[in-house]
Amino acid sequence: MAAVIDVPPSPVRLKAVAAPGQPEPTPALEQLYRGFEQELLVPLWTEIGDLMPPQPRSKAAAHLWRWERLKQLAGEAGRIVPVGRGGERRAIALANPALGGRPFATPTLWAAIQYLMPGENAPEHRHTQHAFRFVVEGEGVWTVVGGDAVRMSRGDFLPQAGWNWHAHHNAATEPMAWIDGLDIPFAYMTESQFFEHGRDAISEAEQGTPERSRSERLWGHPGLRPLSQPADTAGSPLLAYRWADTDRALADQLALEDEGHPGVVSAGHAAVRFTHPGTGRDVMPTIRCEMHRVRRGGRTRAWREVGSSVYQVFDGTGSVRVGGQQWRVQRGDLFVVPSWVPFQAQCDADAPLLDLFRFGDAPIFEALHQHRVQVDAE
Ligand code: GTQ
Ligand code: FE2
Repeated sequence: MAAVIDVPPSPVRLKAVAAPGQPEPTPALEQLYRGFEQELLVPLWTEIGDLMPPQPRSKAAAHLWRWERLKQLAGEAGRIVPVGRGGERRAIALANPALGGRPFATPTLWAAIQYLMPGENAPEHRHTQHAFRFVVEGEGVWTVVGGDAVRMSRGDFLPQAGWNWHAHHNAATEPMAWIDGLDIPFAYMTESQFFEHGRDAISEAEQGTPERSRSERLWGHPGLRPLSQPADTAGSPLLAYRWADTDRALADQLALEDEGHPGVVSAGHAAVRFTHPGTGRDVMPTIRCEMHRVRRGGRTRAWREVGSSVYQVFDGTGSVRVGGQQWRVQRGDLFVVPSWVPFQAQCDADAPLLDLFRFGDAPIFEALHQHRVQVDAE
């Protein structure tokens, strides 16, 4: 048998091409490139356009998912796929069409529809990834965070900062769907994740269905910090931001505009950010969450910023423009705005309002002093 010299093929592939800014393709250059390949070397001059563009050039695509279809498929999963250890959650993630089929809505963010049948329990676990739930419709599920049962109802925003134990429990007679947002792709890319299983079943007491959670009784009083608690925690200690409060804040901004007072971000566009009640900063170190309201026939200014976002239409109808794409949208529809791609929303003339829930990764870039916003971008 002939001896085989086992040289693994190099993953580096370099081709000498005639192009502006590239060295003239000659046999000597080809030979140089074969040497680079053998020694696993890549020169800057073939890569710089992709690696160091003048401004962010997202690999992610602007894309829209229709809520009706997501709900239908989640309901089928509810009938076919059990929830339990291993898979942990009946959560179905949005896969950005330009991110290789991975369950990544954007390069940093996970967005999923989660579904629980009546009486079902999703087992307890914890992970370093930061998470939240947002409820576009329905009720009946309590998310149990560190033993504190938190009601989930339409319009509620429920942050769960990393490393908190959590389980979910459907105490009602109907199935319930909601969306999850997490920084799973960011943690995956940076190889920083930890995960632990908790108890398979939470206690009877934790399966209670209190109207208000312990966290809300401590932290849910505007401008009042409980002195028994540390203030500067990584994520928000307030486990539910209720729709009645969010709705009133947005309605008040538009009413102030009607009365000729400042309050809106731009004409006809009210907005609030969900904040950590102890620090006033974002609810979680990696994820920013906001609610935007555009009045009847109104529109937002167009803007773009560093970092990606996912939006879910909470109420109303209108149209949104993401770069060169435009969609008509209605309740529950989800869409992605990639980094540095202009975004603008408009409320229909025959709709009372357009409410948009938004989450994004801006806190990451702000912490690194890399965040930029450009308003009225085209
Ligand atoms: O509900 O705990 O969509 O851990 C992805 C990972 C939901 C959850 C997701 C999770 C959860
Ligand atoms: Fe989880």
